[in-house]
Amino acid sequence: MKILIVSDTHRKDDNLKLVIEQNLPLDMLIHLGDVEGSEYQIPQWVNPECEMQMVMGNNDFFSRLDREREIDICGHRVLLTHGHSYGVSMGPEGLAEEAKSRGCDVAMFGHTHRPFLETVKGVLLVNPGSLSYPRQEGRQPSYLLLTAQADGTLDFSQKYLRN
Ligand SMILES: [Mn+2]
Repeated sequence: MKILIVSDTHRKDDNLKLVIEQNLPLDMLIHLGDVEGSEYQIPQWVNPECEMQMVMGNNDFFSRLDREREIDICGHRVLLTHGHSYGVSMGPEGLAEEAKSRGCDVAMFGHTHRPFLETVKGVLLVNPGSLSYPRQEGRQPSYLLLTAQADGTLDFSQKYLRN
């Protein structure tokens, strides 16, 4: 499966559209919050078979998206959350604990606008960064591509847009 993972686009969607175009067709698109209303448009930009997984961010005030989701990806239990409720700006430990307590071996989050890909307390924590307002050193808009195989192999690739 080819899965595009993005977050924190804040309705500034030019880079998101570009990245989608460059990676079609997708099996799944995961958006980890702060979509700000574009949740109604994004499904029109992907191939019809693409499964959409989106959760609510702290700026999605009137959103009807789920606050969090737990999904299965090739045998992995994956927590999708924006992450602000777990203090991810201060550090990843709270989110790792939460994911672990739910039996999730992977947690995907956003909110910090900084790419992150590390195993903490036995949980693989994944943050694609932001395609619209990157905050890490160098401030390159970023996203993640995940190739997931039926045998459970997860191959994450951190990507950057260069302008
Ligand atoms: Mn944000």
